[in-house]
Amino acid sequence: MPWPRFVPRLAAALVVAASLTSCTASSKPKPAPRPPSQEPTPAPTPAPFPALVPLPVSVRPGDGAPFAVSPATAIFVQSPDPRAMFVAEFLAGLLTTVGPVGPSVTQMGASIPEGSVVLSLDLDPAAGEEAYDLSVASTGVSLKASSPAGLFYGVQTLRQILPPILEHDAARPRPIAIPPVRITDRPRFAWRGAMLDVARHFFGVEDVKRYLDLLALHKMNRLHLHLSDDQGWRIEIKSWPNLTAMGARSEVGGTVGGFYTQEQYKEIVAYARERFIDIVPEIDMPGHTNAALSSYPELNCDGVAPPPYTDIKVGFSCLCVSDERTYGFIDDVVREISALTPGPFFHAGGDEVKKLTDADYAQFINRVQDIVERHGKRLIGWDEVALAALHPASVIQHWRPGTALGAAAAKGSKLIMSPANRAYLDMQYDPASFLGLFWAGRIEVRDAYSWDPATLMEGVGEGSVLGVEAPLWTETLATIREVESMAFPRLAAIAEVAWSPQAARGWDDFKIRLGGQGPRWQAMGVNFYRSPQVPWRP
Ligand code: TNX
Repeated sequence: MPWPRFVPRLAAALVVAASLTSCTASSKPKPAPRPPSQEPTPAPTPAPFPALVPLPVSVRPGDGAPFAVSPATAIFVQSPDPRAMFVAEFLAGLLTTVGPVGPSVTQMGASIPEGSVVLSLDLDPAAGEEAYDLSVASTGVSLKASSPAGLFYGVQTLRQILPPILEHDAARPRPIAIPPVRITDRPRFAWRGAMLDVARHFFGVEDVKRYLDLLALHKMNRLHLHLSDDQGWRIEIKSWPNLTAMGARSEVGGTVGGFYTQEQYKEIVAYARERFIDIVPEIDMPGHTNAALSSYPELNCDGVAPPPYTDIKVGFSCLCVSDERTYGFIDDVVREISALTPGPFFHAGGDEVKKLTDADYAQFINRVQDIVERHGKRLIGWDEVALAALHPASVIQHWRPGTALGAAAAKGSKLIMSPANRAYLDMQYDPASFLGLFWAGRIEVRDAYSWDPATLMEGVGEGSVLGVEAPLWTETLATIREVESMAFPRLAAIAEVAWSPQAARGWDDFKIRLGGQGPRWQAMGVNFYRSPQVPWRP
């Protein structure tokens, strides 16, 4: 079943008024109507204040009665914006288990009864586009933001306050009590990303959607797709059909690869956008290109196409940078992908090129930067691209521990921080891990959490950091279950590094809140690593 469960609007409209159910000793609840076949469910006992990850800027638990959600609860969206309406329906989808039908959703309600959930765009824009203000009292829930994105993040917070069992597809109707609280929140960094390598092993549309769902829960807003590498080309390019007819067949280990048609890529982009996530496409060049080189002989300087490659060594392949046809190829690829991608970035890789002099490499990146800009996008490249004459709009993605990029920052470049020894989700947890690599070390959850992107590198302060991204390379990972076991819980740690104020966060508090995510992830069927560092709540 797709998740979350959206309330069909028609069903929502059929909601009949039912008496409010409450779960506190202070009120006298009338039992909620239940279908006769339904076993009685125990009233929820409000636990200690729920664990939130990432940590919001301010959380003030209230001392009044909780807010009782019932089938009669109405959600109002006081904005004509369709994306705000979408957020309300997302919330209603989470609450369907409140009764035989879930809460109704009304846009621009004329009169709002007490006991409603109200979403509005009334927050002062000075708070930031992704900020929100959530207030839960026994008399109602108010969620304010200055844009639909802020509403979406407020709903993700509310979601973490709701009972985890709601995430289970087979959850039965039950009353829900939301403890009173006032939360104000906004992200530290604009770029809160994850990267999925769909080239070493291919992951289909449903797998990517699943990953997007898990990113959304943690308020992440970028999914960078590594769409090409030596072992496979993963996106249809209509003007160069052999890229997929030939270059998509392989993957690491010799199993059958795959690719996204342009329609499927659009579907991923749209699904991500609904969750306020931008897809960042990467076509790695001039290295990591064996799949393209083996599909088109003319991209090779000697005119000979190499065989497909299914091992995991790096650095041996390179486009023929001295041949004009290479730039025609790049222009076509960037044009077709840019036309399908609403976000402002195009990632051109640029890493681990062992076949070119620094001067030839820099000249190549300069030309690619021009091509990318001609197609209306801003260039992102792995940290090697600092060798080129980067424009201020271009972004450097830091990955090699110890690399110095202070000079690039001084010239105005912005950076995405993905230090391999902290943020690489494909690194093993410890020597007992059997999946993953360890060239950058072994990364337990505490290592993934305990660093500050703004003090990691000399000369690269808060103002130069666009944000944080956690790459997941898939040389050793063939299924989404394996991907999940490497990503979780570390992705939640990186989400907090990217979202929460540095001064407010610390490992001892985080590990408790992280442990509190266990029941929710379990209800969602997330295959997470039970790190011994974390006190997992059963
Ligand atoms: C380095 S990170 C790479 C990838 C590998 C990864 C494995 C980067 C820009 N290049 O090609 O998949 O290490 O951890």
